[in-house]
Amino acid sequence: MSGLFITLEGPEGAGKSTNRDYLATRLREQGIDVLLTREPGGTPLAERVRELLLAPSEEPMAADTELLLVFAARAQHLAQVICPALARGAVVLCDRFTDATYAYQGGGRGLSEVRIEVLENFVQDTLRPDLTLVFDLPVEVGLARAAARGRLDRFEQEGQSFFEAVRQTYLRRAALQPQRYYILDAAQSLAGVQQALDNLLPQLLERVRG
Ligand code: T5A
Repeated sequence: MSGLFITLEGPEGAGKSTNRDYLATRLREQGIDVLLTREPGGTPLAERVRELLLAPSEEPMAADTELLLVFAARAQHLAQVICPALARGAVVLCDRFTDATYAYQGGGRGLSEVRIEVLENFVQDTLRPDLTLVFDLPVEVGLARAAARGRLDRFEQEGQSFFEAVRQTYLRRAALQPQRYYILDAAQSLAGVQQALDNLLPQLLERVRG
């Protein structure tokens, strides 16, 4: 595959969607073919799985069910959207991907990383993001931003310790593979975050143009 696969990660309310759109605009200004997408979701069928995952429900969802639904949506998303876009040489900007599974189902829910890895290899084969931008911020700052938008989804109803585990999992994974991850301070002003993305742009363009 000849495109570039960039994922945006971080805890709730970190500014991933806002900055994904910003980065797409900057790349498109340079004439680059950019595909914007998100997980869970990204295709009509995967978006239906997203609804199952995010809707608060009276029946508790078992952690394994949650894990399998996340990967079911991902398999569909890869087949229909991500792999074809990479094959045509596009830059794929994806709001969350498998790092979120390690952070939420692994860190948050306490599922073993080995089981997640089995599914990662099964669903993705050798495909991994080329670059992962981690929007890092204190949990309470992100949750306050998410809460300001109104009704909380099933994940947003979790407590502080769940989200601390999510944040620490992202930071731990980034420290283990610094060549793939780029950590941004997402607690600063939006202008500050976007300045940091602008600073990263020349490196990105170099990689896209190979
Ligand atoms: N999930 C997902 C799993 O459990 N496992 C998985 O494998 C995957 C893929 C998805 C949920 O699914 C879970 C994780 C999630 O809980 P989601 O809606 O995609 O849900 O994820 P959220 O993090 O909930 O998305 P949010 O929209 O809450 O966060 P974003 O995208 O990080 O933030 P954004 O850009 O929408 O910004 C939030 C608000 O903050 C403001 C924005 O204007 C907006 O109002 N904002 C700032 N304000 C001040 N300063 C800044 N620097 C700001 N940046 C943004």
